[in-house]
Amino acid sequence: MKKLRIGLIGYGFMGRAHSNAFRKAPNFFDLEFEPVLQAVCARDEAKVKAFAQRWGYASHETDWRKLIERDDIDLVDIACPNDLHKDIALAAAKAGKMILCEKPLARTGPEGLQMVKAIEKAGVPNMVWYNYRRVPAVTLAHQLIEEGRLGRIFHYRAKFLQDWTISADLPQGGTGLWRLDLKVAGSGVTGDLLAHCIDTALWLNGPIAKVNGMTETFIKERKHTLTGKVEKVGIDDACAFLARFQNGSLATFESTRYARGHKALYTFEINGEHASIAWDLHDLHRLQWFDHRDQGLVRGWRSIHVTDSDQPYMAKWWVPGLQIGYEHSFVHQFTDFLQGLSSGKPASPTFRDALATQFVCDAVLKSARTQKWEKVRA
Ligand code: SOE
Repeated sequence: MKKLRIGLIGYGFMGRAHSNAFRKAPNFFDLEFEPVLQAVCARDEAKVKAFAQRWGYASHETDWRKLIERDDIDLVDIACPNDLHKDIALAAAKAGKMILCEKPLARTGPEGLQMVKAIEKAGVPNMVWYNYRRVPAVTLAHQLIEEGRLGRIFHYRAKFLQDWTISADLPQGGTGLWRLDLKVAGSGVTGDLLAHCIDTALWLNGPIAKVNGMTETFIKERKHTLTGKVEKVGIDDACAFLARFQNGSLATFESTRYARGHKALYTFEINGEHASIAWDLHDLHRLQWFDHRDQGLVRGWRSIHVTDSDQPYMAKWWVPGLQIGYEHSFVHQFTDFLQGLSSGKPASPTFRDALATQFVCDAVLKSARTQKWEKVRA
């Protein structure tokens, strides 16, 4: 096995999810590469050292520029807040490293475009961690659509609902709450949550032509953790938009962090000429399927328990009937990346694929400002 020496930047929630994937992928899948946890980087020395020990990284750094300069790093994994994605990716591309980047690719389309140009010029393998594509039930949905089983698609409906920012006492900014700080995050639920829905939608149903959106910021001011002052909140707390896909189908997308009772309710439903599909992150191992071509007597919604060995990824896990969960989507995505290195067929979404999501987000936010339909940049 060829060694692939990884340098991870950021050790939060995503640093853990990625590290877990690096460790598990070779245990469960057949790979030509052996991931080596070479270094982890973050600003707080004591914390990054503890993270390195817990997860088995051989070394640690406190300056990401130093990590990128190192000759013993083949792949840089960007798992830190959004405002650093671009600078790190540009430097890593210049140094000829492979790059993985946490979603969203960037804060805005133009920032993402700069990243895409840099990595394409450098010719380095790259991928963005839109992990939900690799939930077996979602991959199965893709397979069924690719096989033409739905026929012409009429409708796409997606939601991502949470409720963790309802309290007006919650501050913005700093570790853990940077998602509420516009300068760091780039946007609110649009870039953080709807970006997932958009990425899956583009994968399942093709490009989006135009959008019409609305946003709201329910809590207008919050104390900033870093300055200690009460500051204006710039992010969108909620966003809903209508979309027209290039294939003629109509769509609705909705996201909020103010849906009391919902923690991470990502759902989508697709209605085609022959069949419909529905999926729900809270029940992620099931795919709901309705096929009008079934015999009338038994026609109805089926709940497919996606755990059988001929269903995507499942042959490599336990035995039929035993389900897997959230963490496995990252294991699958990293596995696909490594298999893409071996086959020469890059795993998606590449930076270029993820840029398309960024352009949809930009168009949605623009439309919320102009209150008009906006075309999505191609
Ligand atoms: C936000 O709460 C968040 O953690 C997102 O940042 C992730 O991308 C999403 O998968 C779950 O929710």
